[in-house]
Amino acid sequence: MSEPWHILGAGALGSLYAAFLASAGANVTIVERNADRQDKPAGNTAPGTRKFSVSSPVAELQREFCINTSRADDRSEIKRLLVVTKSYDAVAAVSSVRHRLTDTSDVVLMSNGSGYQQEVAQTVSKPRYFYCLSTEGANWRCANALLHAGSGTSRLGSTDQHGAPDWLPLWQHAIPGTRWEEDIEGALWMKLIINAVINPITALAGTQNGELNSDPVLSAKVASLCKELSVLTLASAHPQLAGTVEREVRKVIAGTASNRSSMLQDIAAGRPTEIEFINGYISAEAKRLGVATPCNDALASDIAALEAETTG
Ligand code: KPL
Repeated sequence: MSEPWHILGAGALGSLYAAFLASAGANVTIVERNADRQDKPAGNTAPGTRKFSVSSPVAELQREFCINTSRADDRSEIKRLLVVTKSYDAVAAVSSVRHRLTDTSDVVLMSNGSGYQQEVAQTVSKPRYFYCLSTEGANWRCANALLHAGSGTSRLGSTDQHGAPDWLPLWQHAIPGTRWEEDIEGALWMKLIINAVINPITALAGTQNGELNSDPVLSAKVASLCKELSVLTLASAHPQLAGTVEREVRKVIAGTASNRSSMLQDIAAGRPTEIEFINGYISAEAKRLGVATPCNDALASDIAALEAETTG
């Protein structure tokens, strides 16, 4: 029987992963809560299924998908759960299916930002937790038409000394560029930095990611922020990563050049952003470590102000 996977948070990225896993033969179900309806592209399909097309020049995929849905308050057990909600919603999302999780369930947390992971694991402690760091770019071109707009990597790991899970081969087959990461804490830190640079700058400028490398003014902003975050990294638990900050950020910008960052998509749609879990988390860490991060802090407050305007 094909491997069952449930997806919580089927926005653009969650739907892309649902499509990847379904293409590889997994039995995928999208879990629906009332709160998820805002993620759902308009004009949808019959109850019990979600239909969308995926166009991926990167993975050479152009296909229609019809994925089963189930309600969070169903009673059937969830063996494997991928969570791709917004970071501020992850605790509520996982809590909504806690009655379906057991101590043999595996949960993969894939939201942007930091700080929410510990809260989720403390709130719902039964399952084994894994982390996935994705630098894939995806957005809805129009209702039910998903564009895989940028190739990236998916790094999986665990902070609880679990070895690689038995479903890793399926992921490696299904999702291009998936690898097991021994130093997932270091990788989480670097992903946090990548989002702290790309997301607020693109959201404020209203540009695709690629312009952060090609536009001289935006590129200079990236350079100053990377310098500041390298100094912070040197004082963090991951000093060995300090010299690679700008290179890693530029690489993701190039790989997702035609993508609109999730923060830009949130601002454009009048939704709350993940700023508190990204640049806000960095400001708090910087304060704790006694490092000044004025560029990061200014971005955090500029986005908070913009968000207050756009969410009304
Ligand atoms: O994670 C992303 C996001 O937009 O949130 C990146 C990797 C920056 C892709 O746009």
